Amino acid sequence: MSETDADTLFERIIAGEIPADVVYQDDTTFAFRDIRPQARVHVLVVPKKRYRNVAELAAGDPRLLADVVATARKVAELEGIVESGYRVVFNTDSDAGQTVFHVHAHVLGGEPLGLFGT
Ligand code: D5M
Repeated sequence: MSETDADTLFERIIAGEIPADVVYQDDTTFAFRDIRPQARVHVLVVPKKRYRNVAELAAGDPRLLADVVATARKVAELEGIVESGYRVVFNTDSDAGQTVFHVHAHVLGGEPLGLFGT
């Protein structure tokens, strides 16, 4: 998948052109299950407007970043994992393994999560 294809993938999911298991959406954000889940609960939260990564989103529209974080919390509520806890991850560029350059928060939980970073 080229970076251009990856750029458009989530926009096509938001538009309903590519099927996805949608968990939640509102005016500014969209949440759907990751196709390659890394935990029992693994949902991606994206702003409907595309920014390349979380740093560009923070600089360009901090209110929209707050919306993404609020939707991550909403997803945790809907999935019943607020009490047990969950992780919110923004992979940012190559060493972090970012493959889709439409900023997305991974919401992970539903089971004990291991340490990470290696
Ligand atoms: O995360 C990109 C994530 O996007 C990765 O965990 C797989 C997921 N992915 C890729 N294609 C799809 C579709 N079609 N539906 C749902 N999820 C998908 P990154 O942080 O960029 O590595």
